[in-house]
Amino acid sequence: MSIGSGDLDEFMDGVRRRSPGETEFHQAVQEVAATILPYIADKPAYRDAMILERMTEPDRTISFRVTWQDDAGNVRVNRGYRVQFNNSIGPYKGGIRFHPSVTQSVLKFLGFEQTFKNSLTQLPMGGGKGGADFNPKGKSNAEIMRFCQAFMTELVKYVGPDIDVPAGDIGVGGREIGFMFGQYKRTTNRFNGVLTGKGREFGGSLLRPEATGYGAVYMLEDMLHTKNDAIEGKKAIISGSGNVATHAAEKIIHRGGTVLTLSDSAGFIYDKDGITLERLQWIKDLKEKRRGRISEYATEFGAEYHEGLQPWSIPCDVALPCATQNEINGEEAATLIKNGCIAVSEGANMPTTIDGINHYLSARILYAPSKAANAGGVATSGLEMSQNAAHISWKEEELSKLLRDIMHNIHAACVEYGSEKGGYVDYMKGANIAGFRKVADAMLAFGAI
Ligand code: NDP
Ligand code: 2IT
Repeated sequence: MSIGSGDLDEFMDGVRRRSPGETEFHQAVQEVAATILPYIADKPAYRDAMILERMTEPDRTISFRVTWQDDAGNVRVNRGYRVQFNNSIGPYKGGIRFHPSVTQSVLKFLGFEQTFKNSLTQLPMGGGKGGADFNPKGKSNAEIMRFCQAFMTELVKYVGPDIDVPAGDIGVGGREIGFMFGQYKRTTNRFNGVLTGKGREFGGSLLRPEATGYGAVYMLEDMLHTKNDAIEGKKAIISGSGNVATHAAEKIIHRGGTVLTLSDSAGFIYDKDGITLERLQWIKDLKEKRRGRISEYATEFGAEYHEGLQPWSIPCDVALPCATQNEINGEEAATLIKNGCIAVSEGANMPTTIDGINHYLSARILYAPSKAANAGGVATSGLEMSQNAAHISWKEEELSKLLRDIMHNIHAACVEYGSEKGGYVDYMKGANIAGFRKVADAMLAFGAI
C-alpha cells in the first residue's frame, strides 16, 4: 500500500477536527506526518496499532489559573499550562515558556516536537512542554518571583523527577528556574531533580546554559563536514539574542566563523566586522542583567540597527534562526538561498514555515530541523537528571564530550534515515523517522493504552 498526499489530507483532517484552530500544532504535525505516513505505509504493525494517531494526541493537557500580585498591589491573573505529551520512553521532559503569545496550540506543537527530539537524543526522556501567557518584560525581580511561585504552587501537583521534569525556554532562564525550584522545595519538602537548568549550587549541570546554542553549531559543523567544508571563514546570520542565540554565536566565533547579526523582537543589529567575544559578553550582560534592548548595541559600538526587521536579507553563508517559531517564511527562505546561504541550523523550535522548508529542500541546501539541531539543550538536561539521580556532578570536559557525541549521533541518525538517491540528505525526514521509531516501538510494546 502506498500513502500519497490524499492520505496526508485525510490524516490532517482528523487532527484539525480534534484540535480546531490550533494552527501551530497542525503545522508541527503536518511536517512530521508528511514523512512518517510514507514510512509506515508498508509497516502494518504501526498502522494497525494507530501509532501516529496516538502520538499526535497528548496524554493530557493541564491548564490552570495563576493569580499573583504586582508591585502596586494589583491582583493579576494569567493562564498556566503543562502539556504532558508522551511518556513512552521516559518521564515527560521539556521547557516552560513565559511569553504573551503562549496558547494551548503553541505548547502542544512544542510538546509534540519535544517527544521526537528527546527520542533522538537516545536518553530516556518523554515529551512535554509548559508555560504561561505571562509577559516578563518590564516586570521587577519581585514580580517575577511572585509569578514563578504562584505558577509552581499549581504545577507542583503534576511534576516530579520520575513524572515530569520541566526546564527553561523563552522567558524562563536561570533566575526563573531558581524561583520555581525554591517554591517546589518549600511546598514539597523535597530536594530532587524536578527541574533542569538549575543553578550550579543546587544541582545544576555545567554546560546546560551553553548546550542548545553550542549543539546547533555542532550540527551545522557535522553537516558541513559531509561536504568537506567547515565553519571557519563562514559568515553567519543569527536571530534572537537570548540563551540560544548568544551561545550559538559564541561557538561560531570559537570555530573561526563571523557572526554578522543578532536580533530581538524590536529589530536586528548588523555588525559588518563581526561580533567579537568581548562584544558578545556585553550583549549577555545587557540581556541577562540589565534586561535591555539589542538596539543599545548599535549605539554602544556603532553598528547598524534595523528597527522592526529580521536579519534574513543580509547575505551570508550560514543561518541560525534562534528566536521563535515561524520567523522565516517562504519568501525569506528564498532570499537566504538567493544570497548564497548553503546551510540552515535551527536553534529555535519550528522557526521556518512549511513553505520555507520546501524552499530549502528544493534548493538542496543543508538544512537541520529544530528537533535535531537544538536537541543539545534537552540532552544536557537529561545529563543533569542523571547527575541528580546519582547525587554526582560531572566535570565540564566530560559533559562537553558527551554533548559533542550526542550531536554526532543525532547527525548520523538523520543521515541513516534521511539519505536519498544521489546522496542528498533530507535531515527533516531523517530526524522524524529516527525520532519516531523508538517511541513507536515502545508504544507497541505497551499494547493498546
Ligand atoms: P530567550 O528568552 O533567552 O530569548 C528569546 C529571544 O528571541 C529574545 O531575543 C527575544 O526577543 C526573541 N523573541 C522571542 N519571541 C519573539 C517573537 N515573537 N518575535 C521576535 N523575537 C522573539 O529564549 P531562548 O533563547 O531560550 O529560546 C529561543 C528559541 O530556542 C525558542 O524557540 C525556544 O523554544 C528554543 N529552544 C530553547 C532551548 C533552551 O535550552 N533554552 C532549547 C531548545 C530550543 P525579546 O527579548 O525582544 O522578546
Ligand atoms: O525546546 C527545548 O528543547 C527546551 N526548551 C529545553 C527542554 C529541556 O527540558 O531542557
